[in-house]
Amino acid sequence: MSDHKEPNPKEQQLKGFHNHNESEPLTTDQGTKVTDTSKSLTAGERGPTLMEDFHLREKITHFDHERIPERIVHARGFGVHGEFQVYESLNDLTSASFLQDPNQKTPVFVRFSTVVGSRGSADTVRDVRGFATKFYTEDGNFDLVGNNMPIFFIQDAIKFPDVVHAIKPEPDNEVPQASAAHDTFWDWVVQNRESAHMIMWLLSDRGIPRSFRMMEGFGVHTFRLVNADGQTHFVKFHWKPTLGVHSLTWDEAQKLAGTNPDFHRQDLWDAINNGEYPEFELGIQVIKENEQFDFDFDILDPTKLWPEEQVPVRVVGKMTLNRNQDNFFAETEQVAFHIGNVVPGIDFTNDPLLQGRLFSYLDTQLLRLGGPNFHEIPINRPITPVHNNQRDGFHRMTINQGKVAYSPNGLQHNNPQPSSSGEGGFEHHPEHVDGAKVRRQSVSFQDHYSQATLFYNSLSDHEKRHLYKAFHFEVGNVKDPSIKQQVVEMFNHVSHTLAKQIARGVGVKEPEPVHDGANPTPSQALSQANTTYSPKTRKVAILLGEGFEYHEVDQFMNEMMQNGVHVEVIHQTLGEVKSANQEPVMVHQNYATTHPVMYDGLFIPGGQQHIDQLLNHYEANTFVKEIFVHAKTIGASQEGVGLLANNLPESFQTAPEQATDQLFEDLGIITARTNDLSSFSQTFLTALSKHRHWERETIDTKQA
Ligand code: HDE
Repeated sequence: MSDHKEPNPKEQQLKGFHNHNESEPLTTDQGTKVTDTSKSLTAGERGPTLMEDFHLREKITHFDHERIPERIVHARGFGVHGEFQVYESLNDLTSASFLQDPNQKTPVFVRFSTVVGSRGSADTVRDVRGFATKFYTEDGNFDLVGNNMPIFFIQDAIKFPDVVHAIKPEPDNEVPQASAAHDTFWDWVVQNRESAHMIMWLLSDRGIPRSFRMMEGFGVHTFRLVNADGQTHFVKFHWKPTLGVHSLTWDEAQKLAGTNPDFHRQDLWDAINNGEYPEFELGIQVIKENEQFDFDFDILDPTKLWPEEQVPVRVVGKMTLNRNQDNFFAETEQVAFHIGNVVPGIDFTNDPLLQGRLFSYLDTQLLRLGGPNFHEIPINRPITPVHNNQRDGFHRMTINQGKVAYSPNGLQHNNPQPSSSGEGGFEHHPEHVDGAKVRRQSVSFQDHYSQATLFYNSLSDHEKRHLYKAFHFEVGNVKDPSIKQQVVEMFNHVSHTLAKQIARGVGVKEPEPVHDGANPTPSQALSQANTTYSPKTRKVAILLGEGFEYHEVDQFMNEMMQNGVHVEVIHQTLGEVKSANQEPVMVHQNYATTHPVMYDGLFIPGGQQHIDQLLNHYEANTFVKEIFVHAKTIGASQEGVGLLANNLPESFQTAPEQATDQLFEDLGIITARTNDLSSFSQTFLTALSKHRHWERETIDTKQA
């Protein structure tokens, strides 16, 4: 973790643009002090406003022009600063300067985003998440503009406007917002079978992450690494979160969209402010030039991943996100990513989606940021000097001196001069290219189902259950019955079981089995169930009525805090709540200001009076039920077990007495019979670190 005593070069640069208003007189944009900013200049107290009121006109005009076009995709996002360090030199693979020295910290700015929704849409919608990283390296900016899924909907960039038009709100009524659950999208899907694999990821739990801090990132495309000797390797980039990969349940995601549409940005902002810096390890998968045809997929096809069992991920460095932005508009909104921002040592391949993206990003910034000088906006500036003959345009900041704005030139001794590759100039890999001009796709791009099946086969039971439900919702919202039937037929090529599940859920004919592909062995890396577990930074609610056991609450809170878990006390009213021995505890939330979907776990301490109160309180009972249904860890001690039992499904009440404790623990329900909670807290923490207890979903919850 960085202590921030020494600002890194990017921070130093940004500081030069900071503007603090404290203790400063209010001025116009021209620097003239103003006497009043709340009353217009009028002819008489009740008279008309005067044209000469330059302050009024400037203030309102600026306001009228405050908005810029939102991004055509990835409109809603949130940016944070950080640093990247490589673990060991990668000089065998690349000459990129920021990948050489383990002691060097490279400043980064990361923008996480959703894809489909408008700028004001909710964070927790089902969608792909953008994961774009700008590395401010000593050789210029390198942008790794990736997503939280390793593949994409299409194989050719020319289809991008079509898929985006199909998934965005329908054009006649602009409904639905931030959702794929409508006719035009699924009509597009069934016409574009290459999307099968990506649809599987989108409808899996990956589409509803618990936190930006708990999702993977992928560069998606196949890039090229080039070393100082000009040798190249094909590479895929990965970001692996040290907190593991976790998701919300669909029901939570829906409720969060209403109760806290800023859930993900708030979570990231709070974590960084608390000093709980999110960390992502950079991983690379590498394929040698001469091995590129050794696979049963085309390594240039962006609808295919490289199975980690075949091409292991080498973990090569770590990114620590350690500083929140100062100003959302100046930084998150104005940051301009471009997949074409590469540095010597990193190069492109012929992946057709990558090639198409190379056109799009510069173009979109010209519109969005109003001209060709957006690289001068502070967040976009490289930390290296910029010298060239590009001039003028809207909002030019640099004052270029001298007469010469062309090259070659004699008047300025041909400066600024190009550099050879030995001097650090970017040299494109001299790949031999030869071919007829055609609008045709390679046959090696035509298998659309094998990896979709690989993904399906790799999911755990609960992930499969969630996938079925997602299909039921998404396709169930399609109005045209023929589209629904075509979806079933399409996904019958992925898995017959899946297709039957979809058909049942959306009320169309079940298909006959098809036998047209292999049945790949599962890949461990594709299931979230196999990722790291940690209770750190999780949030636990404690429900309190008057008269609780103080000792239990105190001990539990301390144990949680020592293990990096956040605890919030919830009571009917804000202020203080008193224990049985009159000890006050500060209340963080009442039932109106919070909701069970904001927490990862729940603790109900003992104390007869407090439990009697909570038992009679509708919202407290509902709270317990929701936490149970969302498969989160629940702890209850002594009389607290009474409130818990009151809200468990009937099948729990009838569990055989001797089996009860074990059954409860396996399902993430921890109970204590004494008021010494030390071993209880440890069991609770272990359960919390599992994220959820999905087996609970298979229990009959009629009574919960
Ligand atoms: Fe993008 N994409 N994209 N995209 N993309 C944009 O650039 C585009 C694709 C991704 O936080 C736009 O500045 C085309 C894949 C991210 O500011 C635009 C194609 C991947 C972000 C654009 C793709 C991405 C964008 C919109 C098909 C994952 C947000 C605003 C070939 C590897 C960056 C902007 C941020 C943004 C075009 C496909 C990731 C229009 C033509 C595949 C994370 O230029």
